[in-house]
Amino acid sequence: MSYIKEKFKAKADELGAEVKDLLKNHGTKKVGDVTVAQAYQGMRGITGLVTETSLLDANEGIRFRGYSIPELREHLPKAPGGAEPLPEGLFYLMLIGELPTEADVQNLSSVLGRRSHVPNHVFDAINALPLHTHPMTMFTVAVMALQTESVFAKAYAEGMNKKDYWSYMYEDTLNLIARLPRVAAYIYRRKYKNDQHIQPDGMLDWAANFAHMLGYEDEGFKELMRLYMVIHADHEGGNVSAHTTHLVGSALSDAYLSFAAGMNGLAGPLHGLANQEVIKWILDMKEELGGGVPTKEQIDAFVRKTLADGKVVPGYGHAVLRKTDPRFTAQQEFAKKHLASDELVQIVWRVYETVPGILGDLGKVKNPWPNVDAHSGALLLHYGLKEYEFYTVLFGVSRALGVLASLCWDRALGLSLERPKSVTTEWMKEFVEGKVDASAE
Ligand code: HAX
Repeated sequence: MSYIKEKFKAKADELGAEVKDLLKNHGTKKVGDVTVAQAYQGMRGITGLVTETSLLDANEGIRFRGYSIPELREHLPKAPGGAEPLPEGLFYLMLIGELPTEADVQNLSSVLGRRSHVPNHVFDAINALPLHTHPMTMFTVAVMALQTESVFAKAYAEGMNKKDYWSYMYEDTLNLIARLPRVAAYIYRRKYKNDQHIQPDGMLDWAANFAHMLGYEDEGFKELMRLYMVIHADHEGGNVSAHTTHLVGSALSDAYLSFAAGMNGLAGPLHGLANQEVIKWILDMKEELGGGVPTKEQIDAFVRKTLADGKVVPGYGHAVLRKTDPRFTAQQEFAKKHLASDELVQIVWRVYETVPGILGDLGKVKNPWPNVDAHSGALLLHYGLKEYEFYTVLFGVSRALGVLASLCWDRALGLSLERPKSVTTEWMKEFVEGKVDASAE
């Protein structure tokens, strides 16, 4: 067993004992109540899940095992000559709960490199789809095709002991994370670059190799990929992609099945697809106004038109956050350092000066501030990655780090099949009239 796997097992045994204790001594203690509105309106604010890898604070933003994004950028190991954290390090942190050393990160980089082989039938499955297929559809199809490689599914079919679930989930997790950049890059090159594929470079770290396979050799783009893969990796457990992965995994579906399910959620425009919607919206605005950086008055008018047309302003708002997303701020800092004069970046910043006031004045929007998706497109476009339908695939590759680390924990802690209670509106009406007793259900 590798030393990282052994370390994970030791941590899991330790936490497993604490959870057992917690359940034995406090299992009946309430962590909250559920209102009728919460049952209808997306279960906001209900504490009903446990996710070890990260925790979201409405005002401060995300913390990964206690570390904020600025702290990660400071403390996680970097590539030689680089300034941005290596995503392998974040994966280690989420999995083990401790900051990795340089050696841990190098070890993970080479383990992922060794496991990155993608069988040909996966490429055949992608090739079988028409070219106009959305890249996120290609991505989930490819992940499903990769499921043939699940060691968890194979071991389960052969009759595995439940004590070993975590071990096979761990293997699937590393294999899948190792393979995703190759799969995603293949989709990109097939759809947008005439099927001209680029072989992996085993000397590069995970994110830089991904950039290389996509066809981007600029050091700035590689740094952007490292940062991008870190900040999109995890956002506690309740968001659609994380929750779906966890839910499907709770049926003992393997990592491939669970992750593909999560990716179908990420592909929704209110979640990960918002990153393509943002850039589409900005490019539409630019075109309508005849090019250049629009004035605040012009942006104001375009935002109001978007709202009047019954659409949301993409990249703004959040179900939990109530301040500017620190993932937006991290990208803004990157842009200030590397591409401050870029025209699209200037527009993103001017939109930031304009939109929160308008959304705030509507009175109903709980968070008028930008989220992670408001900035990323402008950075990618700067380096030439203009095919915005592909942006959510980049998000998906990154999200694998968090949701798959969480799946390892789910199996190590033996978390149960997820199955909340649902009721009908008829039941709700009888409940509010005092005719049924919720505690009896
Ligand atoms: N533009 C216009 N209206 C918005 C809005 C926005 N950016 N954000 C919220 N609202 C509206 C809602 O549509 C809702 O209107 P109705 O009552 O008429 O239905 C009202 O304000 C209250 O919504 P909320 O409670 O503030 O927000 P929710 O928790 O329901 O939804 C969303 C959160 C992120 C889905 C929402 O803010 C939104 O649609 N934003 C735009 C899409 C987007 O950027 N999504 C990415 C989110 C981050 C993420 O997951 N990235 O992957």
